[in-house]
Amino acid sequence: MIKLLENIHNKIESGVRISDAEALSLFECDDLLAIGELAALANRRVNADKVFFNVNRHINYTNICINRCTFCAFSRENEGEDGGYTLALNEILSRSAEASAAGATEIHMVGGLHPNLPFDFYLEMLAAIKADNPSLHIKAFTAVEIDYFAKMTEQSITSVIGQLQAVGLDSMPGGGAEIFATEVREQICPEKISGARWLEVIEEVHQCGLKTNATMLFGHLETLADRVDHLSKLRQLQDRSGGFQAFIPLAFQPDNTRVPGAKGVGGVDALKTLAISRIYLDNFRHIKAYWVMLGLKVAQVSLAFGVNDIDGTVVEEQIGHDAGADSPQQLNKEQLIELVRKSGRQPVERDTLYNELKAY
Ligand code: V47
Ligand code: SF4
Repeated sequence: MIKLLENIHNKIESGVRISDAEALSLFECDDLLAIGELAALANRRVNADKVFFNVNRHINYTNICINRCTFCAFSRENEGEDGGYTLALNEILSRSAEASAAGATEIHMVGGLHPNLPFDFYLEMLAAIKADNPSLHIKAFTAVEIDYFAKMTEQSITSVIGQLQAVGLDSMPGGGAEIFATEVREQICPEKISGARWLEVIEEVHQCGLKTNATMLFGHLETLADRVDHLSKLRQLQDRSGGFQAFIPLAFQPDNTRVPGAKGVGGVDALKTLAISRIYLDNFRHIKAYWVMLGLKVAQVSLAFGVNDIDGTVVEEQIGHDAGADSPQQLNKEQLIELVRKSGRQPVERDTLYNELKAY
């Protein structure tokens, strides 16, 4: 094991990427602190002491979804079901205006695959938000939704993206990737597009000039080899497109879900997964700890495990909280700054495209 860690240390120092077999050995290694040190070294080489955060607001316009993934406690079959909803345009606009007034630079919008909302609903939504808040960056839709719009309108991904960009889409978040392994997907999201299709859609999105993030849902039925396979496919796509900004491992929240035998993710697994992501994904500049799913304490400690981004203020989060996340609904800017400062690192407010707005 010492030899493995030494070899990886040398690779990081000389800018050589680690292999899939080495990543798997790291997942199987119990020396959490040694893995954390390696990840911190890899991170320091590109990001020095800086930890980014942004001021943002999440808006989930609908939880009605035809997919009904078994890990998802957020979705409902229709508006008549308890908790089912679709936000009216004026509600979406008032939340966007509130976000702007509170100093947000980004709104993050994703939702379920609604069986009846036409593509025009989404075009009008973006156009209206942009008209009211021209400087607000709209980061919206997962690859799963983009594929759905393309099928619904019988258009190509490029054409759908072109129309969304024309009315204000600025970038895309990284959701819907889950875990690429087919056998696991069959159990946790049988109706969702395949992992291969997710990668294909995102590659086209990158070719249209839009940046996206990438996620991995972990801690459910996947094996450690499935995690390495997921990271490997992302690293290969990033080599081709260069369109990913941040990688975000999402810790599975089990409450109210239908994944058999599902348990929550422990702190050791969460920290190890973030650290190995940093070491393996040498072509991703940013590794994000999404505090909503990790909890504030693990997210803060993760800053010593290769993480350089702590996400944002969020304001209102449903996907993780419906599944039992016990983190707060929102953090203000001062709380984010304090959380980073107390870890001995330098808090930097960024915009969605990682332009530095202010260092604290
Ligand atoms: O795609 C659903 C996940 C994702 C659960 O790109 C769950 O900046 C844990 O992608 N337990 C949506 N996760 C959230 C997301 C995201 C969040 C923050 C930042 C960014 C970004 C992206 O949430 C879904 C799915 O993978 N999810 N249910 C659950 N029970
Ligand atoms: Fe629908 Fe997304 Fe929930 Fe799956 S994770 S059921 S696609 S909202």
